[in-house]
Amino acid sequence: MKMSFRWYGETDPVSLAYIRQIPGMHGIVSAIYDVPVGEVWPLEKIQALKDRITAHGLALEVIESVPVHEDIKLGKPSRDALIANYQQTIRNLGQCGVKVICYNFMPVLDWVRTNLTKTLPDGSTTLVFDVEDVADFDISQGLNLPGWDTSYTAESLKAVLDDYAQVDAEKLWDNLGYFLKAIVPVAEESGVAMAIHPDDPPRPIFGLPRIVKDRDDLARILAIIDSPANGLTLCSGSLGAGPQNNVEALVREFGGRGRIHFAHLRNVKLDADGNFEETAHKSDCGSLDMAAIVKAYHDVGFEGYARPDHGRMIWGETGKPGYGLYDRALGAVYLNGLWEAIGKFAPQAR
Ligand code: DNO
Repeated sequence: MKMSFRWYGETDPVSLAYIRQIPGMHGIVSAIYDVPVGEVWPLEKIQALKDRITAHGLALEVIESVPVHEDIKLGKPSRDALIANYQQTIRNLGQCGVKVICYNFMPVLDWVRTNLTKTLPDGSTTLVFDVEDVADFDISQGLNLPGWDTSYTAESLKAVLDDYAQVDAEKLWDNLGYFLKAIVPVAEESGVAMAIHPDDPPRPIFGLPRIVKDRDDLARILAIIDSPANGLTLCSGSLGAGPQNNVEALVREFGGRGRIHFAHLRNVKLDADGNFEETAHKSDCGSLDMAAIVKAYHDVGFEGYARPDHGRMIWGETGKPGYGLYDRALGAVYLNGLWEAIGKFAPQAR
């Protein structure tokens, strides 16, 4: 398991110099943020990002994310040119030594939370999802929930939502299949593994279809092209927010098949109504047994990349919601500690 840390580039308040000081840190997970979605990421920009990171003794082997243009998800005629650009971005990334590309296929919205600063009893703040708040929200009034793409205007949002009225879940599956058939062979040639991120939370939202929610969806995606280059980002917190999902079993099944390339590790506390809050990583802080999940990775011989996913804001830190330094650093050390202990004291499990 190669421990990594997400870094949002030069504007990230967390510095590479600090990330380097976290024990057991292998690399940085990042992206090119100033190229519009759908355009090719130039080789020089990728190389410059890599040089910046390697100068701090860290690797750049995982990209999160190369975003998929909405026209590809919608299956519009413009998709072929956009897919050609995506293929070229894959080639450029492979040429710079990138091994894994994380992406998602969520229509319009990426991850959704309803509050980014809920105060917990210990005084830390965290991200929460409240089912009633979402039900009360009128998406057509604009995107202003946390984590959303605020580049939409009211008009462009209405246009894309109207487009999705014609795209149900099966159509979205067709469009994902079309995309994968075009990009996976290029990823193979480029020495890169694609790793789809599950929907967060793992259910349809605002009437938009979501198709990466559970075990059967993951199996169906992998069956579209049976290649290691068609793989998964297994996000414990996203999938774990679905009561139907047993994250440990998913790791054993898909990790055992060598199809998990990137592990997102975080804990969530769920209630019976679908509400959840993000917690510290440690097993007894949330609903997920993090020790059992890490042990499952160990048992299947996982050699891919992992990152502590979102953290709470602790010790007075402010910054990008979910992506402060302190709680994620604690998470990385805790996860590396579990990994070391499992390897040293339970080798018979392999
Ligand atoms: C949220 C992240 C997601 C993830 C994308 C991957 O914090 O987990 O935004 O990066 O869905 O494409």
